[in-house]
Amino acid sequence: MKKSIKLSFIFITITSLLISCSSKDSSKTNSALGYNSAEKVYVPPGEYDEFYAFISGGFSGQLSVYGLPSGRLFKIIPVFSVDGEKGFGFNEETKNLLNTSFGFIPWGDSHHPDISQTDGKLDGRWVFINENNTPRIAKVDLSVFETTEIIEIPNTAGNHSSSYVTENTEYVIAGTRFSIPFPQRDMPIKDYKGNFKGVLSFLEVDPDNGNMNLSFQIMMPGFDYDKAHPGRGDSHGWFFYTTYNTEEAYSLLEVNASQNDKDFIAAVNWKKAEEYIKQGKFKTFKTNYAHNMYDESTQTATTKWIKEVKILDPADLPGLVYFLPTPKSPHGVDIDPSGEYIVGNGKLSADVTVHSFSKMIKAIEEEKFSGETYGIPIIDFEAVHAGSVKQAGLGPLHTEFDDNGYAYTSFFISSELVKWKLGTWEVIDRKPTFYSPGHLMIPGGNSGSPFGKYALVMNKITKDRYLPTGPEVTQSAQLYDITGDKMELLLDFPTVGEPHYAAGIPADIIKPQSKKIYKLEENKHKYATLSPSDTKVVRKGKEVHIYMTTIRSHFTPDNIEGVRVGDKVYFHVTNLEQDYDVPHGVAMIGANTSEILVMPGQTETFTWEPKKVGVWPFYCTDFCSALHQEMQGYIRVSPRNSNIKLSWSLD
Ligand code: RUQ
Ligand code: CUA
Repeated sequence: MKKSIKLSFIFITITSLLISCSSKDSSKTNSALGYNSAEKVYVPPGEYDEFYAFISGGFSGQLSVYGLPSGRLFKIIPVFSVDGEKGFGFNEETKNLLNTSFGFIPWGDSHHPDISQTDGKLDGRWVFINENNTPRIAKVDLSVFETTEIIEIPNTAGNHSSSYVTENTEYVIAGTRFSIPFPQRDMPIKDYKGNFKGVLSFLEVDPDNGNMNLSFQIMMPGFDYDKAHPGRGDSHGWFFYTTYNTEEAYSLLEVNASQNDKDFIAAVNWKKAEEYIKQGKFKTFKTNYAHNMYDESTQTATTKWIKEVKILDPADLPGLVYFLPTPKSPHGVDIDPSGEYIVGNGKLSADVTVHSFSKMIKAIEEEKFSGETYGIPIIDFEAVHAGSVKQAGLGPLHTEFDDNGYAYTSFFISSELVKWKLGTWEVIDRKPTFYSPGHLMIPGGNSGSPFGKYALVMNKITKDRYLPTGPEVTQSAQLYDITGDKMELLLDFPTVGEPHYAAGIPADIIKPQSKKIYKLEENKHKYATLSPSDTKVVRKGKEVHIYMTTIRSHFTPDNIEGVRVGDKVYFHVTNLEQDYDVPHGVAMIGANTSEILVMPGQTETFTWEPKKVGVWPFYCTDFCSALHQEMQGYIRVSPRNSNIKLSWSLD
């Protein structure tokens, strides 16, 4: 009785908040947004969400983990940008992950997370995500929710048509948004046509550990390759890419790349590509790119430099690539769960164009081509077109699918989510979004078995939706119930950075495999110290290495003397705890790196360069016990020329 009174109080509060926010503009939220919606997203304290949502951070470079339906934020996983909270990219163990052929790059633009699959179903082992700016693909291990691999993509600029996986995670793919000179060189921009190329990359994934390896690239004409999706079912073995700027314009693209009535969806037969590779029909090109791998046993990332890449040229290799004409500057290309429909979302079109995979195969057999470009056949539009969703809205961007034969498309210009039926192409329902949606996500969306239930729409613009925070306001995600004929807006929550795609998965697939601690006996870190009695301080020239342990609630050693101005001090900290959720952190006055947060059983290295003579404190940054405030120590820093011997105290 008591409980239900409390609950209804919460519902009334939430409801009245929603009503009062929307009262200025009644079109903002429908009045049905009441008890019912609040109940549908309410996860009582202590209970779990049904789904995980991995939402890309866009220009934050990170990946955030939310629960659905509650919209609660659980973790921000640092991927392409350094992160002060976790020491990611600052500490010795993780900084190699951010190496590239352009040097150490502390920032990235993350777009499209995609979860690994087995037999066309999400298996929840890894999330792959692309970096658009300095082209890279990362792997996040979902047993620890940490980035464990980042591979640079050569011959690419604007790694946007990435990072989707095939139905058995045979490959994760990457594609270039901007075409660039191939090979890259100093040349006049006006000679773009024919000299600039767009490269599509296929990275094979090791089924045991998820490790990536760039198997081959396909050298395509100098268009912009915007988005991609894998075939599935019968179309497994194919990958589809949208292109725009088939005009090959190099200035004022806003106008010059919108001339052609139709651009293309490129259909790439990657099984054919594998055959050509086996037959040796590739050319090997010199390159130099970074492959950064985090080793869980040494808990340290290392960089390998790769010097060669295999390239296939579709002009010489029949059957490898076909172009499917698609109106008008298509952005998203999405494949329905059966693998039959290839949905092209023309940004400048009011219709959604759908091609048929079986018609495509027939057209290829019957050679129904309307021409060719750069040696690649263009399939006749009518021969491949399955149908169009007419006047569905303005500015279609992305489409996802449920498990009942419906598709859902986001419309950027008209700010709508539109539900339509596969096969009949009729619009079933439309709901406003607030405002200007980019991607949407249905859990399991990029797989043969979507889970349905919710659509999460990610909006680029929020204007008056939240309390103002100065000129910069948040982007948002909106959750729709899609179980009925009519969709229902349930929840609206701010996101970290600008979300592009997201990937959702039932929590039950991931939860059981989530690690609680790192086992001390498996810790092979070069500087691991497995007992307080093994701690020590060692000088190597100007380097001072502190082999340190933490356990509630003290550092060993805690007081260190004999450090000099101009030294570089390495705190190699092993957290001896073997209990779930007991990290310790270390921070040192004047440190110009980040503090580090060390998980139970883990060793991490924090560096500090003392600049001033004196006695300087360090302390634990994570409130680990009632005596956390006592978890502290000092370092005595003497002048450069002093000859005070290194000494330290063990408790
Ligand atoms: S994009 S908002 Cu970077 Cu996937 Cu379409
Ligand atoms: Cu250890 Cu606070």
